Amino acid sequence: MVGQDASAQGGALQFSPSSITAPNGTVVTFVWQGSPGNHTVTQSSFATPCSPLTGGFDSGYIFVPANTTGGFPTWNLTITNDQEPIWFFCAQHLPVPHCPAGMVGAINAPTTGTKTFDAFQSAAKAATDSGVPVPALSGSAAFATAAPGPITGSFSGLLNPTASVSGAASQSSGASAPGASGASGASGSGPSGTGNAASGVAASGLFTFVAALLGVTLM
Ligand SMILES: [Cu+2]
Repeated sequence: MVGQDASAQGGALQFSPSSITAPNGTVVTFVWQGSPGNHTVTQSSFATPCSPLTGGFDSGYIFVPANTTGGFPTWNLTITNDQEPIWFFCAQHLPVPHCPAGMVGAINAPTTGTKTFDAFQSAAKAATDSGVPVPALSGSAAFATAAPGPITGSFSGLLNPTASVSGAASQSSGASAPGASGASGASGSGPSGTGNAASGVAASGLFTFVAALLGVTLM
C-alpha cells in the first residue's frame, strides 16, 4: 500500500508493508490506497534514501482524494534481480517531506548486516534531501510495462511515466513473468494495512504496497 489513512497505526506516511522479499518474476503491485493521499514510488539507493536513483523507476505523483473507497490507482513492478536490494521512497514534499518522515520501502533488503530496511529507514529520517521524481517505468532490478493507473476521474497525476517516455516497452518482451495476469488479486487486500496485505501475499504470491496522505493536492 502506498500510504495509509491518517488513522492507521504509524500514520498516513508509510508504505505497508514497508519491506518484502520478492523472487525474480514476482509482480509487486503498489496500490495508492491512502485517502486522501498524494504519493510517489521512487527508486533510490541505500546511500541516499530520499533522492531518486539515476535510472531508477518512478511512478510520479498520484493524488487520491478523501473518501475514496475503491478503484485505487495501482502500479505493477516485475522483479528482475532478487539479489539486488531495491530501495524506494515517496518524493512528496507536502505538507511535510514524506521520505524523512519515514515513508520508504524496500524489496529484497538484507535482514542482517548494515543494510537492513531499518537502517535504510533510519538513514531516510536523517536525510534532508528529497528530490523531484523523474518519471520512469524501468528501474534497477525491477521494471513496469505500463503507467500507473487509472489516473482519471477523481484521481490525478503529475510526472507519471508512460510507455513512450521511458521506452521500457521495449523490455516488455522479457516481462513474461507469471503474475502479471494475477495482479488483480492484489485488489483483495484491504485498506487496513499490513495484516490484510500480508494475507494477500500469502494467498496470491503478490505483494501490495499502499500509501496515504493528508489531503494534499500537488500542483
Ligand atoms: Cu508520500
